Amino acid sequence: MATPGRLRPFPLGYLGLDAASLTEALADKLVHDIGKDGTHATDRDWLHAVIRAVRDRLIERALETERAYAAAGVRRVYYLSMEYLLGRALGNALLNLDFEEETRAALAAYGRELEALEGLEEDAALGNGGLGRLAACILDSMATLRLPGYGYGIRYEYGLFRQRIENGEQVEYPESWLRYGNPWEFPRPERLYPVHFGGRVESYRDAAGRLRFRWVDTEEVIAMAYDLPVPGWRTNTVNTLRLWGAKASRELDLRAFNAGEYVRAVERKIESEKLTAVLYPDDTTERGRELRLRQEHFFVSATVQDILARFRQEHGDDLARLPDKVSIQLNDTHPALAIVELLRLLLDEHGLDWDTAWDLTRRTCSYTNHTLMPEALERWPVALMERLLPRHLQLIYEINRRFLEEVNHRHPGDVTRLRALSLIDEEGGRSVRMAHLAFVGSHRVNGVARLHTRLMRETLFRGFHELWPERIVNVTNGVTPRRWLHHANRPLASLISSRIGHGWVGALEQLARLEPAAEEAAFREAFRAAKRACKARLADLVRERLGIAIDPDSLYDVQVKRIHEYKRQLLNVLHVVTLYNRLRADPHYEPAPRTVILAGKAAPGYRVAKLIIRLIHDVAAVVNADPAMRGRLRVVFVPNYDVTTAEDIIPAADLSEQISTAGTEASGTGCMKLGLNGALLIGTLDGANIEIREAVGEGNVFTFGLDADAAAALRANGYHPRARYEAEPELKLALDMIRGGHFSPGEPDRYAALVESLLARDRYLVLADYTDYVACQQRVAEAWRDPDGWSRRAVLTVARMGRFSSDRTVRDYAERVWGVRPVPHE
Ligand code: 26Q
Repeated sequence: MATPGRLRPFPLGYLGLDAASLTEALADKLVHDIGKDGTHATDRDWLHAVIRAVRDRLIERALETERAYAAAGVRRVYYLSMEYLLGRALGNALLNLDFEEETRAALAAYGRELEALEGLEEDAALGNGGLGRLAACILDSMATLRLPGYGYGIRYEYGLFRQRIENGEQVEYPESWLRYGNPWEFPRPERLYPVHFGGRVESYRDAAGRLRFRWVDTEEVIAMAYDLPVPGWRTNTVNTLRLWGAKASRELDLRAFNAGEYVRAVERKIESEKLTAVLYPDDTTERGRELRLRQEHFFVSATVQDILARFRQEHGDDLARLPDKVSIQLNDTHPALAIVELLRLLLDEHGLDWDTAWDLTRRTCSYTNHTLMPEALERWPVALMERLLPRHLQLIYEINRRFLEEVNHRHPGDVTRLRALSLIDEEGGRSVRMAHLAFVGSHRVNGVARLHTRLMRETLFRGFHELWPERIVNVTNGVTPRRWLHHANRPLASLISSRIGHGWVGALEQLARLEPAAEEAAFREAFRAAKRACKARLADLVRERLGIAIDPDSLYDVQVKRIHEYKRQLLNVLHVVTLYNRLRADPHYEPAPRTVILAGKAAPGYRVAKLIIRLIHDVAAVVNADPAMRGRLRVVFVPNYDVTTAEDIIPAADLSEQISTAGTEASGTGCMKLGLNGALLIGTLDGANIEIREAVGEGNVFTFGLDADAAAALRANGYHPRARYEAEPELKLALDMIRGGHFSPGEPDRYAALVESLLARDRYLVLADYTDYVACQQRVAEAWRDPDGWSRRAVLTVARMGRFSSDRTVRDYAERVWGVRPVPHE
């Protein structure tokens, strides 16, 4: 065993990717970065030492990457997202560097085990769900494709809350992911930008006599950069994710004349640093909150200043070249104020005229939409904007005035149209429609799945699409195969590589070469063994964490995602209750032993979603305690769904539940991760399900329910959920049991209002799709009884998932939106 306490000069090759160099480096990191010796170091100290050693190897490549981009003078892509669901980084970095074996060996020399250390890394959860995880997958793919791409975001001190289940209910706890420090990050205390709020706008005449504006008497907060390395898969490219933290302005350092003033001054400093304290834990409707608007402006202002600084350093003051050198991608409307901030800087700081500034802004920005649901569209009260960002509001009015003039020119006197397209919603307290702002300020606007893009053109952005038919394009989402197959599912990844080689990790289309293997009994057998290993692992985890025994030979029926009415976890529960009733009614009924696995967080303020979690637990308690089930049915809810838990659950899934009301799920990406891991899809014709079905073949997925057009038609022509209830005895029984307290005997009317609202309105057509869903689940059970037929379809599913790599997604963006190309370097 080597002794880490000994000092010695750094040998050449100190940063080498071999076990000997790393062994040296670990001792150095442990002593000099962590300040411990081998006898006192904890596992976490060793983890941080490993991360620091890996970080050293990444930062050299990151600096080299940046030099290569600068030397090439190419256009950069800036991905602006308020959320990044990164998860753990060590395992991913080691795989990308092809450095895992060496690391395991080096640690072994100190008597430590890599996997044990990996399990201690914090899961970076700076996001809510699909949108945040998509941002993380896109960063991975930009680096892998050697594209000059930068991520920008916020360094929240508290990411998404930790979910605990207490007496069957979700309880939220703050998660301080930085409590041991973040060993990956490079703080940049010199990369500082002032960000302003409040104040008022003054006009003046410049030297040339032109009318100009000045934003004065503002409060100031400082944005400080923290950089994280983003390594590509087996390339030397390492890109950067830059996260901003809030720091108090020196302007608050006023002279204090007494102790009270001094303490108040420090309090004000602390107050301003709270800006980046917490991520808003809502994936739809949290709105109107002043702090959230402050976060959005803080984020985009610092980012746009940084982008302009890099541009000017490289290309000087010729801002006319901005769109040739800069592409800004807005991840939903959350960073849409970047449009206004860029325009403001071009006008007020750089003295450009309106037409030039606006043209440059629009050619630089593009916007990704992730939802069509009206209540999820961001709108900010005009009064709040006026108080916080008066100059920005002025500019929004001017953008709107010119835009509506254009609309009026094309459709003279069409007041209804003007009202519908305006950036300002005049109904019920005026507000700014951020989606309209993002649309008019972008040269490209994209949807995230084909159906979603079509619906954007036909519904939400219909009028905009008529004005600018070229602007809306589709870029179907994807997921990174590095994390979601290669890293998360070693057994399957090894099996695939043994058959078709390793190239699929960086070129997922190659999975197609697996197709012939679906017809080979030996391969199907090996596939089942790999799946069985993942299922046994999950069973261990469920037993340890929840004390529930699940059978790895049962069908793992998995629905993992945020809890939301439109995602219809309730439909899943209704199927469970129906199955339960059938099994109780007939002890000889043996459809398929099934383990229904659910996981997901509810927004803390979303009462119905939290009630759904409670219902899942109440139903699970009754089902799991009933001896009559005899292993034929189990229900488990895995708490605190995050990226790490997803990596545990997804590889073990047999069946992937994607059952949203058609027309509501923009894309979904869980469907892709699950398909890639060989789960068969049961789903509606919604979001990306449609494209997955097309890719894997109708015969290999289980489709049910109304399609988007039929769902819209049903609503338009009068939908009567109560009639469905009366007409369908099993549905009636299930709902009566839930409503009557069968699953909540201690509080019989716990779900009365929930059931009543389904009977009265059923906004998401749960009852309308119930019968078809239950019938479809019966086809699933029948298919499961033929293990060979099932695994044939599962292998084909994997083989046909190549299109759903985020590498393809990023290539689509590069081509259709950004106009950038790879920058190779050594
Ligand atoms: C908005 C304002 C204030 C506070 C929070 C928010 C907020 C935060 C997060 C609004 C929405 C989100 C997240 C949305 C999201 O995750 N959408 C999902 O994006 C995926 C990637 O495109 C799609 O696959 C999913 O269909 C979509 O639901």
